[in-house]
Amino acid sequence: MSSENLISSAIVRKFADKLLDGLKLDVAIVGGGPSALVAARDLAVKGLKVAIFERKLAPGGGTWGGGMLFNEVVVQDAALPVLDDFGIRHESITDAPGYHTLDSVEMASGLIFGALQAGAKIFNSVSVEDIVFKAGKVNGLVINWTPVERLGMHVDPLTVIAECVLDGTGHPSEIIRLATDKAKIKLDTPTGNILGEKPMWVDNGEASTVENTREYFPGLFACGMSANNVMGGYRMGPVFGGMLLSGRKIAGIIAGRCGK
Ligand code: 48F
Repeated sequence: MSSENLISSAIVRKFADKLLDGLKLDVAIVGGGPSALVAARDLAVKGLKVAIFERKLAPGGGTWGGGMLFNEVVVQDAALPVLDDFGIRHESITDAPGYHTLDSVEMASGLIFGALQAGAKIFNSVSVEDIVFKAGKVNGLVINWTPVERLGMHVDPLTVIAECVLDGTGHPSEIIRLATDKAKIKLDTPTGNILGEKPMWVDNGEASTVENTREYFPGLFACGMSANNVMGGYRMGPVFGGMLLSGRKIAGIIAGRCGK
């Protein structure tokens, strides 16, 4: 076989194995932002079969750009154990006790690396366009290549079956929105619907992100800004402690559900 054939067939075979293995999961996570990456790592560490489906070529969500493209972010004391588990470095801010800065590129790449090394799979450039909804429960995802979605090509998708589906899609809560719009489900919120994100209030938003991280319908969970949008929490900008702690919290809830 020529080198050209060897290289191409190795990639196709290896990817086919990975995708086949990813078609039936304990936990299917939509979106590869910071909260989802922490959840993926923690779930994989607990022995669950977990994969992230991320629309963009590069996972990491809103981490890379820091604040207004100044590539530094801030976390609070409470989130340091999460960063330490990933080996991501941080520096305390001398005139702001309790706060720490870190390089946003190190944070994004460190979270991605940590999730993969723990055993989570990441399928990038894959968009989730629908859910599988059977017998009153969310049972999985409907996926397609992002270029197919972007070009509006009329190409049928594939499906992923999962015990639990985690919406980590950030501000728009895309998967929970799909579930309310198409499956007409009533969420576990005061109105049964998405309440919608409120404007900036850092301390309140950080606390509510973690508080709002939970199951909203049988088999359907939310973390990070998605959870905050569902429950009408405030936004908080480039402080990321709440995102990291949200990922850790939802991993504990889902693992408990799966008996781990
Ligand atoms: O928004 P995002 O970074 O998720 P997060 O964990 O973190 C929020 C913060 O980055 C920031 C903030 C904190 O201070 O306010 O915004 O809540 O990442 C969400 C990811 O989901 C992907 C999207 O490309 C992004 O990388 N995504 C969204 N919808 C889909 C999706 C979809 N339908 N299919 C696949 N990926």
